[in-house]
Amino acid sequence: MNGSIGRRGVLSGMGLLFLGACSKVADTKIGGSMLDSAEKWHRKIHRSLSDRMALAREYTKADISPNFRGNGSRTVDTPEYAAAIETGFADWRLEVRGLVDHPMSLSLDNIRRLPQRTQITRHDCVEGWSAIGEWTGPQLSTILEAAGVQDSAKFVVFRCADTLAGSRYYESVDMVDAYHPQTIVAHALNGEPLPVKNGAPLRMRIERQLGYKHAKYLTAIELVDSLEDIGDGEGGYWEDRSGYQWYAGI
Ligand SMILES: Nc1nc2c(c(=O)[nH]1)N[C@H]1C(S)=C(S)[C@@H](COP(=O)(O)O)O[C@H]1N2
Ligand SMILES: [Mo]
Repeated sequence: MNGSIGRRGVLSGMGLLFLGACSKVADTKIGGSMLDSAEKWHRKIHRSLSDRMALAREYTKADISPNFRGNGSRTVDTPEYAAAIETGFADWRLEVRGLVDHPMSLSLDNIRRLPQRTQITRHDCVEGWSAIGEWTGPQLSTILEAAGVQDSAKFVVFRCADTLAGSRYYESVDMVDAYHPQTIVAHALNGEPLPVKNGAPLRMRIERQLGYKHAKYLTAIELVDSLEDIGDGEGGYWEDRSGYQWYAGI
């Protein structure tokens, strides 16, 4: 928390210095045109960042699909997971690790006690189907702020409990999607604990991205500076296998 406020302070200080320097160069003719193009460049960056931060459409309860299908893994095929279902996932842990100041191991209770966001959104799968559901959980940003993300972190990797055709499922996003307000760690669908087929007990919702980015059966959140050493290096299970785009923004 303190770290990020401190950083913001440093950044706005740098902004002031930059402005000061600019008004000096703007006094010269060549400086004036430099300032123009710097300003255009800044506006363009700002516009693309605000595009990426824009919210995905949210729907009403009347729009909710009666049956949200399960796709890809529809369960985790291990005795441990079968036992976890029996206890209502009482011992499930979400690890937060990698480039963070405070690694954490969160229980479902810890996660349910954080400030919550509920959103009714449309899930789009590249296989050509969509479904609308109401998802509830803390924003990923809340968890990241508690963990204290280090400056060198560039990506968030999502680790999953399930194995699909012999390999663990995983996914990753950049820090823009990680801090997007509709990126949540969901523990409920339509007001009920997540069904097994939809990723119980925890799954990502990353509403500005296609379906395969929304990691189910979530066990860990890992902050890294590169995706090179994760899986085959393409940033996700399907990206490594089928050439799906890593950036699947919608
Ligand atoms: N762990 C894990 N997450 C996953 C998958 C998977 O097989 N395993 N499939 C992905 C795909 S392709 C889609 S479309 C959605 C499906 O979510 P659903 O089962 O809730 O419909 O989960 C995504 N997340
Ligand atoms: Mo999908």
